[in-house]
Amino acid sequence: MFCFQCQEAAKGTGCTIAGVCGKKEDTAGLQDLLVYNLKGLAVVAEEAKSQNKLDESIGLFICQALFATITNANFDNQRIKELIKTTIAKRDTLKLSTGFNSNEDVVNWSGVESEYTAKAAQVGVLSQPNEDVRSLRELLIYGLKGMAAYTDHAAMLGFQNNDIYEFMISALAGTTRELSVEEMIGQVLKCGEVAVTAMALLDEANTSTYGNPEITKVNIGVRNNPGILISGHDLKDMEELLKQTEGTGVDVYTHSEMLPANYYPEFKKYDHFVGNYGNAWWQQDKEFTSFNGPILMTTNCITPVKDAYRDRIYTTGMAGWPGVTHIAERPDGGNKDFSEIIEKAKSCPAPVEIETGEIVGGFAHAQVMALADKVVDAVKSGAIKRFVVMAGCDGRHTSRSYFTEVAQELPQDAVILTAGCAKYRYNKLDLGDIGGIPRVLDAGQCNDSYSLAYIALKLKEVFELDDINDLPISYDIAWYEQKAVVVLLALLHLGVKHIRLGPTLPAFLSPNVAKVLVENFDIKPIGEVKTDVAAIMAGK
Ligand code: SF4
Ligand code: SF3
Repeated sequence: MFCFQCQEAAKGTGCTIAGVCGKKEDTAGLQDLLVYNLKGLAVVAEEAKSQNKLDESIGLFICQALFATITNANFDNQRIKELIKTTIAKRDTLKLSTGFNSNEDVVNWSGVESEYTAKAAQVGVLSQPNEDVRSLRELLIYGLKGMAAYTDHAAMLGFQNNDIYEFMISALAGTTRELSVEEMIGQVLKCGEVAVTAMALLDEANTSTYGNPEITKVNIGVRNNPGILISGHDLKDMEELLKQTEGTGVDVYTHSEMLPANYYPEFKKYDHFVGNYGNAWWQQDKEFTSFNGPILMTTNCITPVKDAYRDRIYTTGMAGWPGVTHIAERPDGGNKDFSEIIEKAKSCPAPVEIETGEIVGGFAHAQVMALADKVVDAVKSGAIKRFVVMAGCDGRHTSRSYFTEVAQELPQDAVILTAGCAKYRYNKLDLGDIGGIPRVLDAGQCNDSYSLAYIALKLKEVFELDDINDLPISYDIAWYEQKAVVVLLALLHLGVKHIRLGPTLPAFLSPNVAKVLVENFDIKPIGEVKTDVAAIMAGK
């Protein structure tokens, strides 16, 4: 196997024996084969589009299948095999309806299950010998994977945009062709542009369905009732779980990236929605054990399932773990059925309290704009000298303590803007406030980085600046998986420069591709805490 799509790629170059994430060689091969076949489906879908024979279902299917290959989303070989078969079937149906004909293997391969392993070995990342082509193609594919996840969440709430699907199809199809370096870089940057559209669509889906996030104190302690812990990013699952648990005597808690559900008015009205339990994804083995009750994983990040909670963890949507009960898709016009999880919860003891107190969040764009006058005054008076965007992902590496230390080291007149599970490195520190504005403003999930971009663009308007980089905002981004990749591409599209990225630069950037990013965008790796903080405060 060879996989280097996430920040924890072994030795900073790639996982070759087994994934640091727990992905085994066979699963890695199946995911490579799935991506290969999705490229073939995309090539035929492009033809269908040119003949006006393409409907949205193909775009959504491609999103969901790509989503299944995101780091820590789906480790279930059987599900990946089914996705491969469906991809080939959909491709062949489109070939028939369009009369598409080509000798290329990527649009013709129709192996049976017993041939999957051998084929996977031929089509993986390293099958492209040129390291710069490989780097640019994979950078694009990882951006598409992140976009796919956000687009799927929006679709679950009934929000779809054909332009996003069409870009994804043409970009994926493009990875099968010999494009020039300039064309490939163009596709990567276009991915950032479409990512802004995808995140805006998801923002619209979330806020028009559940209201605008508002300043909220989230309880991090527990009550005495049995509970269900819900993790991941899918708010539709959150809604249905809250509705189905109402009046059952079972409480609901969020974990990791589901924390921001606590900020939405539509969810706050449920008395049995208690708060958040635990931290970022990588501590789940301990936290799921002490939680005692069932856990519902709606998306990434799943870590290898431990015996202590194997019989009470469930997956849904594109998430999967072999042997773990998977809650089926909702039927058309209907809801998912979480009754099995609720029954399980009733037989479980209440969670063990692991901490007490509250954390404050809910600073998505509408809430920040409601405070705009206060924020602008604080900037004008010099009470706020700098905003530091520290959004992104958390991860296991001890080097990520850098982000905690930066939060502590930043002077009292700096405000941290955050989104994503990166926040767990500093959201429980007492960093105080500036005239009532907390020094850590949490916009929400990683996709709510859109809010941070929106806020930056609004401030640019208010301060009548021509260049987003003239704002008193610095970027110190933590990344782990492919959603952070697409968020990064979105920031580049918006013209943001001088981004610090850590804890390490992506293994999939070849030296030449890294050079392009450095020369054009001044992207840099994080350095030493004190030096970085001094540079950040100096606007460098
Ligand atoms: Fe390794 Fe990350 Fe790939 Fe998992 S997703 S196999 S940790 S590079
Ligand atoms: Fe975290 Fe997995 Fe990326 Fe949505 S839950 S940010 S790592």
